[in-house]
Amino acid sequence: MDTLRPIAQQFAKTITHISPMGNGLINDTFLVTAASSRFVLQRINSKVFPEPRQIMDNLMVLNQHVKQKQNTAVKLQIPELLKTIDQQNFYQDEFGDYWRALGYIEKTESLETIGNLNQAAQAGYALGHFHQLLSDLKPSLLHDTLPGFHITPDYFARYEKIVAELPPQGASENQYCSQFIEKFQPKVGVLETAKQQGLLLLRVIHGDPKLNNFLFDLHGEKIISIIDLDTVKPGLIHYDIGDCLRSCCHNVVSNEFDLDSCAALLTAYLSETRLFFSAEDYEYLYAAIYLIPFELGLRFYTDYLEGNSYFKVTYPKQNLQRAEEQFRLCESILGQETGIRSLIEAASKPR
Ligand code: GN1
Ligand code: MG
Repeated sequence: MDTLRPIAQQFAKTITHISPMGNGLINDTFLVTAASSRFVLQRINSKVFPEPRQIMDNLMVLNQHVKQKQNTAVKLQIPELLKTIDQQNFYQDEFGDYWRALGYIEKTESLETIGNLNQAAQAGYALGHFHQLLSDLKPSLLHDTLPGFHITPDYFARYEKIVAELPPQGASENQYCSQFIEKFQPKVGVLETAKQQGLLLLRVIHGDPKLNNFLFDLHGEKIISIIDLDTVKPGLIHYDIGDCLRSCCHNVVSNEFDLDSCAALLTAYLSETRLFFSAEDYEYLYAAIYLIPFELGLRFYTDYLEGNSYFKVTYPKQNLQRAEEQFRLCESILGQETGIRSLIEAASKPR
């Protein structure tokens, strides 16, 4: 932690404590206690984000947009970008790494699994509210901080290229993954094709609204904040809906997709977004639900085949295991198509 002190001191003179925070797979995150407050210090992974400065620019645009609405009931706190003592938006260290500081939202906790249906509804409501708050922010005002993010056909093309260069994989877990990918192939373009046909529109998205990016109050009852805003950028809100559902409705023991949490989440989500949702937005909800777990599985599996250079791992086969979990979840979703489609229909009706 000693090497971090001079970096933290760029943002506040007196630092009393620094500790690692969260379990993100990309950036390095620390909680810093300074003389008068606590803040979050992050090193942005510049192997992943090609232009780290754009992340800070986007966060400023987002904060400004939400601030303007403060009178009209904003129900989510958005972390604020803190300046360095020299009034800069970030600090670049001697290795060229980018560091930024964010306000820490006190008296909150993040959850790794959903404990009850109210928590699922809270996640849906919070994501819907976030999309509603940003529905009048022009996507073109934001940089694309991570080109290619959530473009499933591009991940697929990369996977095929890697596989063509590798010797055939023998292990059975690999076979399960490669066979699942092959079977799924006809569906990889479902959202991108709808986007190209103008059926789904580019909007401002979060990019990574998985369960642990929502901060609940300490009773686990109400969501106070949405964090991890590095991938806020133009995209399809369907990527977000799929990502939120895959993380909230995933039974991590059985890898089954839980229909009750999905119904609670979607109903609450649509209570916030109904006003701007189009017929096509409804139509592609089921595709979003099966595509995003597949895509994440494909990303984990490709990274495993490439030597784990993107997602952090603590053991060599971790990304393979993560991939298999996502594919099994996707399988469970595909097996429950009728049930999911009927709950989408029920959730679509105004109450
Ligand atoms: C990465 O670092 P973290 O955990 O916030 C990834 C997401 C994945 C997630 C899976 C920029 O997010 O897309 O869903 O891991 N973020 C990026 O845990 O690739
Ligand atoms: Mg993230």
